[in-house]
Amino acid sequence: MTAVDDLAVHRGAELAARAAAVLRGNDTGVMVRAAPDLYPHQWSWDAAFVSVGLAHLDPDRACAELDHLFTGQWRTGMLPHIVFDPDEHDYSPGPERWGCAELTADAPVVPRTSGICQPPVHALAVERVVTLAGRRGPAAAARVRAWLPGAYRRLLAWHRYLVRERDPRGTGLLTIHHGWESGMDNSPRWDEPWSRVAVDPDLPPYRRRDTRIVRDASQRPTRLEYDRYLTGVEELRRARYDDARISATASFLTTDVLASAVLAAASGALAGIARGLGAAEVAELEEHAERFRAGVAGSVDAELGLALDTDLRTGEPLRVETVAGFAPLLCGGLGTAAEREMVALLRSERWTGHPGLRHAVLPSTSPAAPEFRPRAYWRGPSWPVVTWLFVWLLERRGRTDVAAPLRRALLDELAGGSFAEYHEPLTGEPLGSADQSWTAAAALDLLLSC
Ligand code: 9WN
Repeated sequence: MTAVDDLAVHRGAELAARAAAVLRGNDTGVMVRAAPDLYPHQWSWDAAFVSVGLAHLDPDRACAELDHLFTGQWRTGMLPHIVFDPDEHDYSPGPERWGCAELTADAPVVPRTSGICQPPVHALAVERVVTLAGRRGPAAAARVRAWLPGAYRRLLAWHRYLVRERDPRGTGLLTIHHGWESGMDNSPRWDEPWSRVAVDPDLPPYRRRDTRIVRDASQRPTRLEYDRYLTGVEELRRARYDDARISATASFLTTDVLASAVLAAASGALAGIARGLGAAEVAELEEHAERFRAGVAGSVDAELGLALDTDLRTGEPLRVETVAGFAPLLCGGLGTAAEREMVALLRSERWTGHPGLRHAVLPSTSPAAPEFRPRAYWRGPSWPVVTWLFVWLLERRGRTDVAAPLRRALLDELAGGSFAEYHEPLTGEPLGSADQSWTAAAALDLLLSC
């Protein structure tokens, strides 16, 4: 090992130790807050990512994190996008605003939850927790093995909910009821459908926490955007969170290619878990994986070369160049030539090869697109967790050739050690919340898994 290698190892160890400290610092004892101040509750896909970070430190704590999320699971099988910390009252929209337990017997009374969901990365996280526990020795592996059957039943109910309620016609594409369900809140993917949502004139007043914590308002959604998001919540409340009623009445209703690709990959992971447990649902889960892979592959737009969401209220594709368009790379399903073209696009000047980028990671919107805004929430900045998801699932599919440069660039982006929620992609400046839990989890996984 040369002195330079030595230094790199030392810096990596230091960064990993800092990342571990971030996860410990955000841990309330029963859940890891998504971020120390901005997001003081447990978010669904954050918890899955966080469990992978935790698995590097303490696999039992990783399982407990997922178990806490499962306590919020609805009777329908839905995993809600937020499980609220009962001791934290200053977040909007909070449990009273969602009013789930008051409006439907499907929601748990304890804990309080929101009434929507987020991309189903959970089975992928569990697959990884099991692998990482295996590396920590037989005792840790045995404890996670003992935990696995219970987690499997929860995940199966979750996947069955999505397939049954969010793709009732078997198209292989998930429907979402709110932009927040995509996890990419005000991505320009959703500008068109939100533009048709008239703000409820009787919208109850609300006090935002985000703009008090992130003082630079340009990094967060605007007032009008927030009014529309909360109008969306009012509509879901009026439908009493009933999926069929929402499909019939909600103003915002779209497909989500990224969530669909995640479900395809996660169904493959869950089928593998089912096989290992000797469960009866292997063929069903493999069929889900196949159906959603095909749905995602079928959404690729010939002109843009990206997979597109569809506005289900107009039937029109949402023609915006966002990172979600690379969804087929997460789950496979394109033919060899089509995948080659998509990888070439990813490496091109419209994306990671853009000459202005500070690091060759994935920006949330193409820097060459008219919608690109480098500081605005989900409209241009790069999210470490998103690049990590691509690295992880590309490697899982054996595409280490595509993943390797992304992995290196992401480690460079993370080297500053602020564990920011997102970065200005042209300067690398950390933005949003510092010490975001899923960014720390990404750092731990990248540093400790190679
Ligand atoms: C609303 C917690 C969550 C992430 C989402 C991200 C953001 C919330 C917000 O933070 O959403 O749910 O206030 O903007 O968009 O992906 O899960 O980290």
